[in-house]
Amino acid sequence: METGTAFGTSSPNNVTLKKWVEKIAALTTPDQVFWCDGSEEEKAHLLEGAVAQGVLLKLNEEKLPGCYYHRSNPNDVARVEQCTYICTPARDEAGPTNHWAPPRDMYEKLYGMLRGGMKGRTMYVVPYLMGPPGSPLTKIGVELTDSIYVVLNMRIMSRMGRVALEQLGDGDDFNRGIHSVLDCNPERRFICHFPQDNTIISVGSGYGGNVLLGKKCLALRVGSYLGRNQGWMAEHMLILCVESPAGEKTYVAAAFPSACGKTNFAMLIPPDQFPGWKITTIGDDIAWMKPGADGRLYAINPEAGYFGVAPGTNYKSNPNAMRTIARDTIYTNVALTPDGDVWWEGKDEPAPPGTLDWKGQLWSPESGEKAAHPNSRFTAPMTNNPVLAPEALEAAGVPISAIIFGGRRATTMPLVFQSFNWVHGVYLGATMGSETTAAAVGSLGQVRRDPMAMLPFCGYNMGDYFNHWLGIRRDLSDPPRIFHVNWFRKDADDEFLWPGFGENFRILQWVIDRCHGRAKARETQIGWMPHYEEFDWTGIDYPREKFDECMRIDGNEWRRELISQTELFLTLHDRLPKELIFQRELLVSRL
Ligand code: SAT
Ligand code: MN
Repeated sequence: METGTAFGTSSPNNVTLKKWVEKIAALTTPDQVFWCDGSEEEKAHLLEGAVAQGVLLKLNEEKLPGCYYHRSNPNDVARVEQCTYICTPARDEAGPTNHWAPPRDMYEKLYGMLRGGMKGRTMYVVPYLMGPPGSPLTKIGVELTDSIYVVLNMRIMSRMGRVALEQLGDGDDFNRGIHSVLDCNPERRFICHFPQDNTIISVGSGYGGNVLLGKKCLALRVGSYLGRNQGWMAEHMLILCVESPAGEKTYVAAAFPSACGKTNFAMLIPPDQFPGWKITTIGDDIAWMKPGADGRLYAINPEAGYFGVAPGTNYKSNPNAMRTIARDTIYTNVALTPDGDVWWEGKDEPAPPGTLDWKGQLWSPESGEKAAHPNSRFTAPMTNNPVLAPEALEAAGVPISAIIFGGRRATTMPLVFQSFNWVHGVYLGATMGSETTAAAVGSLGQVRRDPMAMLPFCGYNMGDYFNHWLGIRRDLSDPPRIFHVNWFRKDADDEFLWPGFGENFRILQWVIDRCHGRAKARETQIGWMPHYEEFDWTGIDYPREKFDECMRIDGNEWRRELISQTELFLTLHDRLPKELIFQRELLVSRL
């Protein structure tokens, strides 16, 4: 395999890596093994192959240069939490919120399924970095996959190829990922994590978070486990920078569940009334954070691209995302127009006649069906983002001043409030709730507890995870301030009380002013809250009554909220930190 200059034939000298690749190739028996180097020539070669195989369709080069279209199997359109396992020797290590299996049994079962599973196919070796090259937080992974779609997506979402092999050298500290689509059968779909072995095995799916193993599997599930042992945090958070007209930069991390607007918030454009203010993006989904020598919490974005939700994205809601996805982007499960353009519900213009839906059927608005799947996605390089923060490419990371937690809540949760202190802030994160979305298979719109937006992504016992959050405080002399927001509260007529999108900048401004000791707040039962007067309302007609409604603390709603929080606490009772139980008691007595 070492001779010649054909694509994919040049393997590195790392003996551990080569032996492992040989072992998995012997098990899965692919027709060939393809070593990815991440080069432009290789990208062109892979794209050509993907088009020839019908995996990708080239989109209109004039309208969408370098863009491609993909339809997944209709049975395979979202993460599958019921098939996602944390495999640790003891069930307790995975905890009651994760599906668990003993590693030995699961390896046996998965190796059994993988035996001969890549016959007739190519096994791609995808070395990648999560994090900027050279950062102390960066991790190396190698994903073996029989999906060319996965390779092309990993190429966007991570630093892929030679750069990763160079950082690995002859070391053996890398995440081992094995992925095979097999026959894409939902009955034989497993996404399994072996945190103690730094290993991930995913079979039976070809979609997003199930198969781009650097993303949810390594950067969150295995990452959170490694972070706990190594003194850092892997979080489901966007990272943004707020820059004032005077050039003051404040870095904010925010945790919202999947499909709740992280990408929009990370690319927000301040309203016209705030000239000179600028938001730049460090990351839109994942933050790795570690206390620095100066006692502040430093964050990097381990990813190199955005795997964002397409529906609802338009030039009004997120112009920066629209520009980001205008070239070199892979679209998955959106609708396809007759002139080779893409379409989804909530795009700026109506769909032209002859549009095909995400399943490839002729579509019309009268059909009553969605043209794009609600969880249809774009995969775009972050360097396309017109407001990319230069810091996103730097190894040092950025010091976080504020952490924001938020969910999608029609009731109960006010627009914004601040925690009394770090422990209370951890309580706010731990008790977060949100309505379920199309990002995961299952029912929609039910409020479920989603601590720190990490319920589907925490690679160990959630009680221990809360403890880790509390413990990190010891290494921070200047901890981030913690806030809670809810952009999604509705009135009695089911209308949103807050306009959201760019207007969220007003809330963000109060948040950063609080961090810098510049904004006032009043103490309430649930935390520090702003007065109406605290905001600059120029350019928006937002009456005080509406604000009051959006900020209202309703006794009955909070009683229900406490009962629902108690259910989570009962589930986690044996490892739940006492501090959080005390916080709950204090809240009950204040209410
Ligand atoms: O499919 S992903 O898990 O990558 C996206 C998400 O649900 O956040
Ligand atoms: Mn996410």
